[in-house]
Amino acid sequence: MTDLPLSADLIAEANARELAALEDDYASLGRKLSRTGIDIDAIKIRVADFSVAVPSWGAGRGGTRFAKFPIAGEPTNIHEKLEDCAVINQLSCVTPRVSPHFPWDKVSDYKALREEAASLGLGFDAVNSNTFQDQPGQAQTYATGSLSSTVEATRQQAVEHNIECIEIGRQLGSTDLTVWVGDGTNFPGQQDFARSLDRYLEAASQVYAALPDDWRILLEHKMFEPAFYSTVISDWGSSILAAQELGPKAKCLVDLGHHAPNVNIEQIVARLHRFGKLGGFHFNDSKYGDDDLDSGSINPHQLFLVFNELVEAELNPRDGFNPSYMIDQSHNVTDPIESMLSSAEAITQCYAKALLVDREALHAAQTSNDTMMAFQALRRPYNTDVGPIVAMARYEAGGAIDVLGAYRTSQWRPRKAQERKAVGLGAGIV
Ligand code: PSV
Ligand code: MN
Repeated sequence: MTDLPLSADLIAEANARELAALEDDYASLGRKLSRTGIDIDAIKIRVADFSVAVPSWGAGRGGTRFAKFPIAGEPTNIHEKLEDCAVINQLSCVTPRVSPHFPWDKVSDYKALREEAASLGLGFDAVNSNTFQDQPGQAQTYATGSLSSTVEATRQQAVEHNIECIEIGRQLGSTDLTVWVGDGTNFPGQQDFARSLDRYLEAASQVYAALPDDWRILLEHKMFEPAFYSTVISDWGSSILAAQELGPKAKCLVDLGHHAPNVNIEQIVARLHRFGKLGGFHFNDSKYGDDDLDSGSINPHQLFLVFNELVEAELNPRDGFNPSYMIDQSHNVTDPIESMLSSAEAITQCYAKALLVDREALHAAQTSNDTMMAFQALRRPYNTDVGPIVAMARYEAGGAIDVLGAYRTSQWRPRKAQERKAVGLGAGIV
């Protein structure tokens, strides 16, 4: 029995104001696409199948390392976060799963939490472990590393935490454990590059050994931060080597913000897929580093090119291509629900554009070295406004045509500001 947070009448009334215009735009786009042999309804069906998870921590105002500026009505615990995630899914119909982070989302009864989520129309995605931060009462510190620590007891504690996350995830219905470690150094000579990787691999193999048969461990690489000179799993190269050494259940996870500026991330996607190791994606955008800005807000073209590779991978699966897609953003100056609605829209639109690529024409142009026509095969769909396809898929699934308009009309945040306790000040998350 689901008990969704917004009233169905509110969404229906908002849609009634938008429907005629949407139908008009959809019909017009349909005629345009049919001139190049594309059936808009077939694209819409594939778009309706697409989904992306939202991070539990993204429901709050993350802040930066410097400060956090909370807003009234922000969620302060996993129950309120689930409610907000349910609002996002109810309006967008594209975010049916939440990715939890432990110990941030710790509760005493995970069976009850799973039921609570289900009653809000949600399931759980990958569980994320946290060995980049000390917790009150913790025996060992992660100040100088976790899975790669020089201290055996610290590595053991990090291994046990990851195994605990698997156990929690089993109760929640997850099948992926995402591991990002902040391990690394700030000074040349601080640690031995080879030995720290050896320690990481040995500890990670203990976590790997605890994975149930149908589970995967997703290794998330990151070039820098909080370590600024070197990190243990710094790039896709280290990630794929580690995943290959660990075994078939280990895959790589690409977070868009975890690369040097201007790195060709779409090529990384293709490389990881070529070796059957692309397991997951964290969507966000950035201008300078791991900015965690809203997906598609800075470089929507890159997002499209990434999806072009993901669709190519979908069509040519290797090793059961089944990536776990998630938004991983920090919302510092917006209402997090609005940011995730807008990001989910940007992500889905890029997916829809990638579906429009005439792959036969693209491959033919590539084979005959017709550079300009190969480029145009990507340019044409990139320049197409696919908004009506995404909005129609959403409308037909019961969502809102204008997600932000309906959200504002719902007065969700001001209402929650009356009910929820205020969030404390402080520094943000990484
Ligand atoms: C690290 O920067 C990261 O991208 C990882 O996915 C963490 O789990 C997440 O951000 C949380 O802040
Ligand atoms: Mn991430």
